[in-house]
Amino acid sequence: MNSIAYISLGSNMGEREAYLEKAINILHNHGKINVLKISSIYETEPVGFTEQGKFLNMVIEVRTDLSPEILLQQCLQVEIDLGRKREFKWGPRIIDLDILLYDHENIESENLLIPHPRMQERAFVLIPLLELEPSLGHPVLRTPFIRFLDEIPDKEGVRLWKQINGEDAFVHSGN
Ligand code: PH2
Ligand code: MG
Ligand code: MG
Repeated sequence: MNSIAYISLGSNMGEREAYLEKAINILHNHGKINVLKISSIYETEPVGFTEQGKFLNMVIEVRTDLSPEILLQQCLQVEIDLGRKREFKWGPRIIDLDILLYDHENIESENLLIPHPRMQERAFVLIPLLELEPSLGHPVLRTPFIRFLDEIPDKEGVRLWKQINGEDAFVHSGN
């Protein structure tokens, strides 16, 4: 279990918190993924396509043996297992899992961009991410994420919805 990845989770349809919780449990039950840390849950105004319901967003830190490509496949499989239907890009979804960071890697393949290309513009990503690891920096732009967050004007669209203290709020430790 040698790589560390950060994954952002979002849901704005149905039982939003239950979808987040189920997604984390499915990932953690994978033999090669350990969920190490879980952020608080934030309720956030939709970014991009704004005519949709509010999101619950959070970020988790995982330790894994899986390559970035296989980790992505696992994330997409969780979305499928939970019943996600892809209607249109940026539209409402029961669950969305995006890999933000994988070690300090910079990956630009056809179906995978790491670091996530828009993460530094999104308060709904940066606020939970920095809760887990306040000193994290962007591995390619070589700038602390806190500096990006400082520059985002509309952080008020992100409100603490459920505080989670420390580690393993949903999952059981050990694997
Ligand atoms: N995800 C999007 C587009 N817009 N807005 C919020 N608040 N939260 C999201 O997770 C989100 C979004 C595309 O994945
Ligand atoms: Mg997304
Ligand atoms: Mg996605």
